[in-house]
Amino acid sequence: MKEWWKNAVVYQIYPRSFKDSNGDGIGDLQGIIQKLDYLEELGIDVIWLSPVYDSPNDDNGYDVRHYHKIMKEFGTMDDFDELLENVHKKGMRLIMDLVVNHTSDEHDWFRSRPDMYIWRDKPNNWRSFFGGSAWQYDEARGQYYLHLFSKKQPDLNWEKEGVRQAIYAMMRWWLDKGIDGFRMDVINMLSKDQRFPDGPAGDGTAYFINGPKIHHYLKEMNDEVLCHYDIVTVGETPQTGPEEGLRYTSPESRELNMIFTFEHMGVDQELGNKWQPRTYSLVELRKILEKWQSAFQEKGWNSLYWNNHDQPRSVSRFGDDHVYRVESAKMLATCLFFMRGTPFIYQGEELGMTNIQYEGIEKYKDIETLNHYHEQRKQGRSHEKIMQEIYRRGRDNARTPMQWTSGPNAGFTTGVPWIDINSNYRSINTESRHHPQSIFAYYQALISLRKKLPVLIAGDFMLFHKEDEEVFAYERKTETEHLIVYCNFSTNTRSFEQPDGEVLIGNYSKPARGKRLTLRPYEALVFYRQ
Ligand code: ISL
Ligand code: CA
Repeated sequence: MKEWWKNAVVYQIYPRSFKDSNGDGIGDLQGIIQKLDYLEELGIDVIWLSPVYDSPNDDNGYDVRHYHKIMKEFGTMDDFDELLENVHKKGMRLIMDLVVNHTSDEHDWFRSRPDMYIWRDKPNNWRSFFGGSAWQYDEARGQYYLHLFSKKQPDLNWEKEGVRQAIYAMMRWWLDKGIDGFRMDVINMLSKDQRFPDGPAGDGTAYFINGPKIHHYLKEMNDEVLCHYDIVTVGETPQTGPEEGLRYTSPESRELNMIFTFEHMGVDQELGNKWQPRTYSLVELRKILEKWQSAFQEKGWNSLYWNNHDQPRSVSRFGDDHVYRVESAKMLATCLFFMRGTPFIYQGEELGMTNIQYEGIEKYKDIETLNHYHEQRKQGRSHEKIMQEIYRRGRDNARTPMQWTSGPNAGFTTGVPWIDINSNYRSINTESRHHPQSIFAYYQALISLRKKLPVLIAGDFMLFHKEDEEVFAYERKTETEHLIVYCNFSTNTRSFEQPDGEVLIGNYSKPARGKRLTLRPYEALVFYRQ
């Protein structure tokens, strides 16, 4: 099918934390191969692999040292080829992470072809996303280089034809191997305003997010590479609104198929500061999602996600990770899966895995978290206060190892895991997946519904009860099908007029009795009629 990715469900693997096959405590490619049956059982269509390229792991692989080599901890290129072959044999597809805003400072280009990077005699005031200045002085050269992320992630200079051609050649190399597309890391940051002006309080985003030449670069990339293959592309685009989003994803733009928007991920924080909590209402969250749903009604296509390797676990964030963990995990999945777009599942989400709280900072591994901690300690803030921020938003929440079994190390490794396993693995793991009431079984059902009902792809999206503080309700409609989704985001029991149609799926084993529609805590119910 043309645009097969509209019907697909994607599963993101963070390889370091997925499955260790050789006991060194680090997940690897052979581990993924061992678990392909599991993914087939779940029913997903596409695997997105976070970076597996050779890397010194300053940012867990998002600092690429060699684009054509596999990170030695993860295996070899033979392992990769074996993985790809096995994925295809199962009728699934595999997309790779494409990290081309920056490389590792250990990439050969940084020494042998420094002109591929961005150099200035004097730094401006831009701050890096991981704290401190975005500029690093290089003694030998007597100049500063730009790094929007860690100082071991120098930004490539996309102004240079040679840089662009080198990246396109690298992309062709992987596509010719047979991979099925790319998730493109911070792809909307490639083009920097060449005047490099200071930003307000060091915030330079106005000068490199959706920068002056970004659409030109992506059209060129599409022309030279993407359009020659039957693939899917998803651009990661922080701080991007729907209008710009449409420019990236409208078919006539000839750029990307989908983007990851971040607007809903920012709902519980102060603007531009992920560490600063903000209370939000369901009304607000829903407004954001509706805005994107309606903006992409005619053209473009949404990605749908609650989780990834940078975000806290959704059940801890938008649900209840104690009493109603199972119900709220299923409710969140319901809410997401029936919207218009391609759903993305992050490893462990199908088990309702939760956030982590380590006591000591030394248990944490993420560079963003560690930099934040040390920066804040220097400013005199207390350990306890900073840890509270890390518990809420730290990226390691998503990076604890996959919980396969109730046995030693959750069946993730026979060795010492690179990061501590969440102690709740004894009750939260894949062993219970065959139970009909498991979260896993519920995901299986949702995935198969997505294949069956054309309304999920074609249907319009419309909200009900727009001002309700607790219940998220919407309908999807074509001329022949009608679907109504009710999701209770609260612990209160609520009642509504009974909608027409059969119950298609729900997250409680038995529907509540009565003439009216009753929604118990975190209950989700979907109605369908033709
Ligand atoms: O503002 C941010 C950081 O606090 C985020 O929106 C940031 O832009 C986003 O996390 C970018 O993420 C991607 O690129 C990073 C990498 O560390 C992440 O893991 C990756 O998903 C640098 O490559
Ligand atoms: Ca290993």
